[in-house]
Amino acid sequence: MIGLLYIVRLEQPFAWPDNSADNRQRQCRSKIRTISEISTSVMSHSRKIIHIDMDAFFASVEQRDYPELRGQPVIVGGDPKGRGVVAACSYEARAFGVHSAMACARAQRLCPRAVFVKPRMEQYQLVSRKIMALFYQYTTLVEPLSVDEAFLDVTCNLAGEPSATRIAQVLRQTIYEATGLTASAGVSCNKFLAKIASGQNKPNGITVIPPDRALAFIGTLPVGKFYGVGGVTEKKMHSLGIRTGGDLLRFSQQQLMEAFGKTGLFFYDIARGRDQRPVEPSRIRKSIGTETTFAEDIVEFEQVLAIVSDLVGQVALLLEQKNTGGRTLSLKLRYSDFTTITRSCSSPKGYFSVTEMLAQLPRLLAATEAGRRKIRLLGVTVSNLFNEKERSPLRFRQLPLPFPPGKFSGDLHTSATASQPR
Ligand code: TTP
Ligand code: MG
Ligand code: MG
Repeated sequence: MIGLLYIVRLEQPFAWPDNSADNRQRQCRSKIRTISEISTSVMSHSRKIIHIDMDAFFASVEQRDYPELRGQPVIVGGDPKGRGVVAACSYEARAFGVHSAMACARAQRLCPRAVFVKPRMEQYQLVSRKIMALFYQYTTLVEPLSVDEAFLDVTCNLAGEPSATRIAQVLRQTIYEATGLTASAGVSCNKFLAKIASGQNKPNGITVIPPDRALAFIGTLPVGKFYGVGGVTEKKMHSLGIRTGGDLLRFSQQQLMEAFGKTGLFFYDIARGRDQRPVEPSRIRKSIGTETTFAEDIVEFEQVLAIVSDLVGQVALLLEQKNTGGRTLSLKLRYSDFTTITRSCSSPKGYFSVTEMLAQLPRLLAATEAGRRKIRLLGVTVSNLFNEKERSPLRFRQLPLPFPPGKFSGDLHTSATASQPR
């Protein structure tokens, strides 16, 4: 795979193909038939997308602030004697097989000399804001994905710099000078490729996948590395003989839809290097949820129900604070062996209140092994949130239900909010 990657040499920024509107339109009209035509299509639609992700973020901040931790296997997370999980670990700790989301107790067994540090979220947020601010020097098209990473669309950028690779390199250097921390970058023609690219040469590295190499890169990419492919989907793909992006090309849209639902269409496009998702500067929040890990596994169904009901109450409160609701309600369970499942239900009317969500719990829980299997984590999320325009009429429709007419007239928000029982 490495052979397919364009290893950066600053003196040779690659030439991006003609990206003019005329050229885009010309290419849009042409019908794609062969691989070489697909390749042409990928190139002609190319944007310049950078994905930047900090290296071992929380752990690196700790090593920066506490010099005695430098060069040490550092694990940021919970208590290894309790049931905490690893949030972040330094690359020194990764050499022992430690990774994020692993139980701290296990991490300690793998790396007995690891130094465990409690997270300092405020400090990480502070650094995060500083890093994000640097991105806006080049473009307003910045889409933060999490505390330590963002997409940047630099197709047209404020510096008038034609080389996305050069921008990525300067940004990595600027981040280092401003924070003392290293970042890795991926540069390509869409979000899917840029994100995968940033992980290829970590830590402190950069990987560029030019448009004319996109198909060859995806062709050899193991499907497990695809966005949206978790353990279960990967197994299913393997059972269908799909091991790499190239294998996906043999399947029609119909076949992939039948096997993977709507995501099948995404796989179909990605295998052809097509990902038109824009970099969304003000990314709209997509879900609101909460989860909890228990000090001791729970198994009693009544206990599960009580805890989930409590989580539902918390989510309803968060929805109320954000003045929204969502069309999809999801229940997440992690069993004692770390197998994690989600069960969801959807309603076009949406879920706003505790009552609406509680009504779905029996159905959702019935589709799990709650009461029969030990559980270490439970979570509730509402996603597919309503935007501002959609919200008002929906909430208005909710009003008459639990209250006598007229009681809350004139104050839509308060009355809708008050309709949520505590
Ligand atoms: P990541 O960017 O996924 O990981 P990382 O920065 O620690 O390491 P790298 O990118 O070099 O592989 O996550 C950024 C931070 O988010 C991470 O430092 C800690 C936090 N985090 C959690 O709290 N829990 C998690 O499960 C993950 C994956 C990350
Ligand atoms: Mg990171
Ligand atoms: Mg990250």
